[in-house]
Order: sequence, then structure tokens, then C-alpha cells
Amino acid sequence: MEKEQNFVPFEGENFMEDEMLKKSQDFYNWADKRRSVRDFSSKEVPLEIMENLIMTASTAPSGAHKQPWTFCLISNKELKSTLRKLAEEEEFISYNGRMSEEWKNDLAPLGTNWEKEFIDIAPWIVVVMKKVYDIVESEEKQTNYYVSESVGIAVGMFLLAIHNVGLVALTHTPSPMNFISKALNRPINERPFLLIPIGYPAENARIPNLKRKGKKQVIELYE
Ligand code: IYR
Repeated sequence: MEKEQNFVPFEGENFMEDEMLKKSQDFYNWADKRRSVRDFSSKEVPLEIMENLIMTASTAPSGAHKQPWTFCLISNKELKSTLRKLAEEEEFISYNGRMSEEWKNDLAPLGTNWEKEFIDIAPWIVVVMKKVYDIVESEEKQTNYYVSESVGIAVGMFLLAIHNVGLVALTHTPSPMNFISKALNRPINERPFLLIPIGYPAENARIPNLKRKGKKQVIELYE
């Protein structure tokens, strides 16, 4: 049966062009200050702030507006240390055999290794789950669309929301990630997408001195 349309007026914002230019420059300069951080402080962050950041992520566009994501919000210390242990087991094998020499060489400037201390230290771990389909009325499967694209966009918005309150995050990808579904007892329609520690940066936090690509490298103009 076809679903009914229900439209309401769009309430957008209006700016003069010079103001748009200024806002776009300022926003870019601010976004450009966001960095992935691996050195976290253990200082606590209130739950309500985390909920607001997640709800911002959840405003992302998604295929057929299915919002095919669950944000598992974890501060429980035992659970964090279980996740760390399991992630390190996988990462140890990855760094000592599964990853190619080329890959390890590409990661060398970032200084990563199999140790994932940040999972214990950061006050919050958000495990983003993608819902490959929805389950309704306990067994009926409902299709979701463009799931990875949708969840990827939501995570991008999440990272900017985190940056907006002066907190830092790391998009961590322990691989393979199936240990997460088990440890968090997630339903079968969900797959782990990313594990994101979030918190204040450590006082002595250091980041690799990376440069971002410039306009000419990322834009192909077709006028
Ligand atoms: N998943 C590993 C390795 C890793 C891979 C990429 I691509 C990175 O940009 C960073 C790390 C880890 O998290 O250490």
C-alpha cells in the first residue's frame, strides 16, 4: 500500500552574498582546525552533551529517511576495557601479519600501533552501528537504502558537532569488528561501522603534522 505524502513549508535562512562569503570562510577555517586526536584526558563529559552531539548526527540525510543507525554510547569502565582487550587482540594480528607493508608504511606518519589505550582512557566510546535492514514486529525485515553512505554522512556531522564543543574524537576502525556486535549484544540487523572515543584532549596531546590537500587537488571545476 502506498504511503501518503505530507509536506510542510521549508523554513530556510537568508543571507546577503557578502555575508555568505564571510560565513563560508569562517566555517571552513573553523572546520579546518578539527583533528583526529589519539591522546585523551579521562576528564568526564556530561551525558546530556553527548546526547545532543548524537542527536545532531541523527539529523543527517539518509536513504528514504530510514536513519539506519544506532549510536551505542558507552562510559561503563568494564565494558570499555573489554572492548579495548578485544580490539587489541584483532589489531595485534593485523599489525603483525594481516596488514601489507605498503599499508603500514602509509600509516607510519600517524604513529599508530596495535595498542588502543584510548579506549580505556576516553570518558565516552561511541560505537556507531549501521542497520543493514530494520526489523519490525520482531521478525519482519524492512529494507534500508544506501546504508553506508547515510551512516558515513551522520558520522561526519557527529565529528563537527564534537569539534563545535571543543571535544576531540578518533574514528577508530578495529578490524574485523564482529567482536563488537557480540560484546554489545547487538541485534542481527546491525553491523559495527566505527568505534569513536570522545573526550577532552590530554594536556600534552600531540598530533601528526599533516597538511590537507588544496583547492586544485580536490576540486575539478566544470563551468
Ligand atoms: N585499524 C588500525 C589501522 C589503521 C588504518 C588506517 I587506513 C588508519 O588511517 C589508521 C589506523 C588502527 O586503528 O590502528
